[in-house]
Amino acid sequence: MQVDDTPTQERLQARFDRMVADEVRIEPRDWMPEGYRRTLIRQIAQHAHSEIIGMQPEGNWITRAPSLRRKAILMAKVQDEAGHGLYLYSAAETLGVDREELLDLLHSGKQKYSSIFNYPTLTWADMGAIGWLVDGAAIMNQVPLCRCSYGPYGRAMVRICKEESFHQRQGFEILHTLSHGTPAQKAMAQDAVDRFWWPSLMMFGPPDSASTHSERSMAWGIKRFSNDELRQRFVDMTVPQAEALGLTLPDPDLRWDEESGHYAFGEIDWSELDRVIRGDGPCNAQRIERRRTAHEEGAWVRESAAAYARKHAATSSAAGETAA
Ligand code: BYC
Repeated sequence: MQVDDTPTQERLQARFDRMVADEVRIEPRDWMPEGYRRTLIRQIAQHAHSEIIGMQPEGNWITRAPSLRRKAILMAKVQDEAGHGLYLYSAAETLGVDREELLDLLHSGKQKYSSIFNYPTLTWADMGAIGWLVDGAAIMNQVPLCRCSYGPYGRAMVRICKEESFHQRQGFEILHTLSHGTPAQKAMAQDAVDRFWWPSLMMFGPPDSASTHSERSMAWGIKRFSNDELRQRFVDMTVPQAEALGLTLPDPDLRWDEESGHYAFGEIDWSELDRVIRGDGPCNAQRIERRRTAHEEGAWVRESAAAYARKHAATSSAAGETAA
């Protein structure tokens, strides 16, 4: 008599729960609850979209960087961001979605990307502020993601974080040079920090009390810390760095709080984050428009690559038949 040993839904769920509790990585071949899969697709896709949209504010400055050395460094950084997008789209594809499908969702405004990339880059100092603050916030948020319970995402994050840490230092170095330059250069650095400080704090997402996904994502081992915890760590890390730069952070309420052992900071304007997420930030329309155009103009590259892959596959299978 044949025994039906097909695992039941409960057994699969119990095995999944045990793996998460024991910190055993979930891999694409493993059974996973549909909610876990959907949450990962949402977060990884938003992350991938942020990387490729994030190329725009900096890409604007490649031709205007003040020296050949600065151009080469900025170009390498923007290329790294394209690479991060590729690792992340590939990680999302292991969950059964298609990159084209995700790009359609981005272009139609159905999937989000980080609010921070909807702010304009007005001066060269903004490249410093983005590197120092935006990449600094990204590292704070992303280092814990290296331990994400889903293997392909966690592994992609390891390499991304190494590169982000280089990006953060190059931003700090740009600001350090400016803040030790002429009074006009120092003022330019201060202005960039003034404009990017609050939007950088918003990168960590809404306050915990308004975060719809945090609790579930933390229980699944996707997120390791809450939005507010990471935001606080970022403030604690950044204040001494601002002092080292000789720049001030635009918050009159910022002060060391002996009792909590953390820096206390002022109220964030959450209505601004809501507005920017809803599409009403200073550059939302421009960013999406440029992305759609780049996608259309790049169609011939994708078609050529697909034609080449088909030809290559046909040649190798013919060679395989001959050899057999
Ligand atoms: N901007 O429940 P919550 C980079 C959305 S790339 C826009 O707390 P969750 C870099 C959120 O998606 C930076 N949307 O969500 C690149 C959710 O909406 P839905 C990107 C935001 O997922 C190039 C809703 O608000 N980093 O650094 O638990 C150059 C409720 O929020 C934002 C990543 O993507 C925001 N700021 O937590 C330089 C890292 N915040 O989906 C640098 C991975 C929240 O329900 N992502 N929302 O419609 C994460 O860690 C998490 O997704 C977040 C949000 C912490 C961002």
